[in-house]
Amino acid sequence: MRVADRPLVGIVGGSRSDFPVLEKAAALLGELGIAHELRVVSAHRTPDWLFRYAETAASRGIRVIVAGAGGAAHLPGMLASKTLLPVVGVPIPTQDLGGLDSLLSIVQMPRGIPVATVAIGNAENAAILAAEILALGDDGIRERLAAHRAARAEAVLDDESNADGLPHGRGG
Ligand code: RP5
Repeated sequence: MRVADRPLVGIVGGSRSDFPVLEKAAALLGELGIAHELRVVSAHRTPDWLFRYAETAASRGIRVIVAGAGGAAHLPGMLASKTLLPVVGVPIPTQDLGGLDSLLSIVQMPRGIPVATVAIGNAENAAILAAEILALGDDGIRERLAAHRAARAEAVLDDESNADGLPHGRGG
């Protein structure tokens, strides 16, 4: 693998069943041209693998970890406890409690060990937050992020409900 292809963002899920949500983060990072990986790392089923992943991530070139888990969602917090890399938590929606269980498990961290937690199921925002962190030291990523945000604004302004000529800053 070329050094340029080494993943900068490590996306991990507690189970392969989390992948449909986390693949949205992977897709967005791909659009932004940010190298990433997507792996299963279970806090409860493979605690030793979790520790090894956290302990080796920085030396492998990972700069931000995006961690998704559902239910008793200990993966993001435990990763955060074992690395100084920023960890963004994605609460995975659950059948029984709608993901509120995941959200509270991830967001209610003790003082000193933060996990930047996004909304339930909102892996796209986790990807954007990871990209914003990387953009602090990478002008190319910052420009691609700016273009991504501008495209989203254009989509709103181009909506047919805004086609009545009211002034919205685009010469309307
Ligand atoms: C958590 O348990 C995982 O993050 C997943 O969201 C949930 C259920 O896992 P499976 O039983 O589908 O493997 O650890």
